[in-house]
Amino acid sequence: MRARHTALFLFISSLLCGMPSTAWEESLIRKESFGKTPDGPVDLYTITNAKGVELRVTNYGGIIVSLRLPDKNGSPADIVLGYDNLDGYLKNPAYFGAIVGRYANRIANGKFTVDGIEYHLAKNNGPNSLHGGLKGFDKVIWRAEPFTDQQGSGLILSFASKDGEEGYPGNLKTKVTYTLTDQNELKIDYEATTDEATPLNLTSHSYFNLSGEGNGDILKHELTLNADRFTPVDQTEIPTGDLRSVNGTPMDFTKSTLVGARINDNYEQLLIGHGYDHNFVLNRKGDGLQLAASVRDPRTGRVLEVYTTEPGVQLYTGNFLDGTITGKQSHVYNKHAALCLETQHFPDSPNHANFPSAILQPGQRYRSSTVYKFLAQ
Ligand code: FUC
Repeated sequence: MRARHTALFLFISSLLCGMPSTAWEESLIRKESFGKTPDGPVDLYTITNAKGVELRVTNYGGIIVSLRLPDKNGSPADIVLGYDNLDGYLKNPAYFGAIVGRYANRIANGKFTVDGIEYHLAKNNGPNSLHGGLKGFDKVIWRAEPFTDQQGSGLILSFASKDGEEGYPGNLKTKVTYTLTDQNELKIDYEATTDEATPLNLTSHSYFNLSGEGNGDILKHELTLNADRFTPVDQTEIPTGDLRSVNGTPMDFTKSTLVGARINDNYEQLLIGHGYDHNFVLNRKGDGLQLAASVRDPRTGRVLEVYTTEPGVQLYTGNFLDGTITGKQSHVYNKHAALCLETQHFPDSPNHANFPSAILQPGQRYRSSTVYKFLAQ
């Protein structure tokens, strides 16, 4: 079966991309049209690894469209929420699967100051700016380049954001590399350079349901977060600036706990977020990739481990999904139909001097990596 597929993909790939067939031998990358956006046509890339894991990515918003993985019995399911076709993604109010930038999460009152100059962003989330503004990195067409190397196969996505775009300063060159390895890891490497100081916070907004998208909620998923503290928020979900201990609160996931065990507790932070919608301060030692989170679905045995170089992770339990979105295969996505683990700098960092700086300076190179590792036990 695999051999037949390989031959077919090789043939299509060499026709489409003019690449020597040997380079594609192990990679199994297929490119097809995904349709037309107001800004031009976009493609869908299907990447398969040696274990049969299949990742589909479009260069519209760099969106992860699907991720098919085996369960403990070897039976595959798509474990990310999304849509069957491009039309759904052209609206995508929930940011399913997208690359988020320039600034993931919120900036208070859409306002920040860099080098003494005050900048103003669109307020697209109550009084605040959310996820890069009206047309963030989730809604632009990225240049895409498939590749295969020793680590696996993937896609290099590039986007040049112009000075003043969505109110942000500086011409910013961004590169996001997706790699699917044969160890069932999805590695996301972010890089950027700028010609003026700018806030920058890039993340990936996949909604995971390890039982399979559309297959119930995530309240019985078991979650561990490598975080002794979190950043509490005000009524508009802007951090107060505190780094609060999770100890003795429903925010404590330092030991594996069901997501739903305390989600409806009468705890102010959960009431504000309508569930978990909080940045956790990761316990880190030095640089490099370190474990941020681990999620296990006892039903299917699927496990997701998240490793990152970032200081924080946003746990968002799909609180705003309210049954008004119909996704893949006519599945209606209700509250808590999935969870997001968005690796990031802390929300609203440009307005909090005590948070790790999220300002990229000219001459510096922004580098950030996150690995989503999948197991079935
Ligand atoms: C997360 C949350 C937000 C928002 C968005 C779609 O990043 O912090 O509240 O709902 O996703």
